[in-house]
Amino acid sequence: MCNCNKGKFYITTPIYYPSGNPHIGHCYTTVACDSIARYKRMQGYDVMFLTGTDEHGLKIETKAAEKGVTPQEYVDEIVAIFKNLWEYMGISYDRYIRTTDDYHVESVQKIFKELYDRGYIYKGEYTGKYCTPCESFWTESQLVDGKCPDCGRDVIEAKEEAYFFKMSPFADRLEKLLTETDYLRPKTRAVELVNNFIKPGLEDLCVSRTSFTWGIPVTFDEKHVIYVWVDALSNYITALGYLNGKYDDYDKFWPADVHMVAKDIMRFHALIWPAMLMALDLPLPKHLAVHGWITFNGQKMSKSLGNVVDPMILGQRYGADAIRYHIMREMALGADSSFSNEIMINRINSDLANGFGNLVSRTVAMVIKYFGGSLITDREEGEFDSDLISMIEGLREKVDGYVEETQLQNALTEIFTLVARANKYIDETEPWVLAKDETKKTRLATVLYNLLEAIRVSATLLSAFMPATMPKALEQIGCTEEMATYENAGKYGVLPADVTVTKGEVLFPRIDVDKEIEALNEFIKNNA
Ligand code: ME8
Repeated sequence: MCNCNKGKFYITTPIYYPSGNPHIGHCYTTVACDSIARYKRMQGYDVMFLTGTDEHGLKIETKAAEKGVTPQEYVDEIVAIFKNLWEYMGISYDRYIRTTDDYHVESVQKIFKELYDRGYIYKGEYTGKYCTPCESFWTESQLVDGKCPDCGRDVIEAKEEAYFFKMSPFADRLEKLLTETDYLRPKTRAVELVNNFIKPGLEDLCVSRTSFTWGIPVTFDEKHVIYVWVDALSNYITALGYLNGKYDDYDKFWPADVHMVAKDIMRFHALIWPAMLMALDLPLPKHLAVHGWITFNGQKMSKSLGNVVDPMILGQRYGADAIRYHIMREMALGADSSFSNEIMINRINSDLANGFGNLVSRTVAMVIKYFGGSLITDREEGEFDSDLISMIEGLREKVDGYVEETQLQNALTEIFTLVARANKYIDETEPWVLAKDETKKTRLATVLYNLLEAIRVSATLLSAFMPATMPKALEQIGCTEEMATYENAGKYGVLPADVTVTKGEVLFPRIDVDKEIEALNEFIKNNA
């Protein structure tokens, strides 16, 4: 940990619906935010990392009724599953917000009232497709073959009294935010938002309903509950204590540095959330990082297709860090990423078992075999050294840049370029040949020291991404916690010249591809 305080850093995941168990998609955003939070802490920032669950709405009410439990009981059970997964995956969130928490409810009611008093919320009429038996409103796009997506029966055109949030006053400022600032990442997505939503005229947003009760009541009109987005989006400020007495972190942490979401909810975060903040006269978040979908073999993951990837199952088989690595390494910011068990296993084998794991185990084994575990302190430079050393010295700056831009795939690619370079350095320098010649002992020690330094820098930077395994790698190469700092990750020559290594457990065991594919296919079949 660095003592130099670089200021604050506030990062958020979406708050997920606890209407079903978390899957690999939820895991991706949470792991990505966790890695950035850990990296920023390592850099010396005072970090607030927020995640949570979005627990109100008709869907939860219906699911709870089907199960014969109260909505609160229903969400409590699923929230426990989310929290358990996050613990297993090493998610270091600082705060977990549940929209059913009293302090959030209190703040949302005040925010709604404030928007109403300022004239941005007004009462009107909501028109939509209504399924009478299900007592549910649906939008045209939610209908399946023109019928209710839940029960398949006919729907009727119906009206309901509702409150609306005025979007039009913010159109110009929103367009500027998207096209003239670097709020949106990747910025290329601004075009679709401007063309599809701003140019045709922003529609006012329905923000209350009277047709269900599992929600936050409007204080001045109790038959209305506040409808999803005002409740959900506000979490980013209520979790800091905005308009509630629970926390006192709003002044310190707002505005957020990064909100990370997938493209499904980009519109809400790129248009509605900034508009709400503008209406409240609050500062806007600095960046919205939008990633693509994880699909399963190119198909959308869905319960009915039986292709929902359970990160817990994968973590238990291959280790949480291997899963963390794989999903971050596969997803380029802004693009979709097709998940396949085969690609995952091959990547774990090639990058983690053969690439990183092998580099550590070979290097440690050679220090033990040729020097009894502790290097001699004499050095002799040779061919190939300068190339490796300049990569060691330059890595941190490159990774910093990518983390700053939320391009985690590139950050990992960069680190693994050094890992590959170090493995190649072994082939080039042939330590086993040097070991045969007593006069080459100093050269051999130099080669091994350089390898240990490459591992130290890679493992220190990787510890933000794979927090369970990297401390073990560092321990094996004789790097203490004091040495494994961010400052040192930008330097060559940190390990003591007479460093002592210790053989440890295999960091990433090699996976038997065929056997595992079969086991996973079997698992999917049984759970479909
Ligand atoms: O939308 N690929 O909750 P949600 C990648 N409650 N990411 C995925 C994914 C996939 N296949 N599936 C889910 C909601 N995600 C609202 C949010 S925020 C104020 C309210 C991730 O449970 C991704 O981050 O449907 C996506 O944006 C989010 O889960 C949607 O979660």
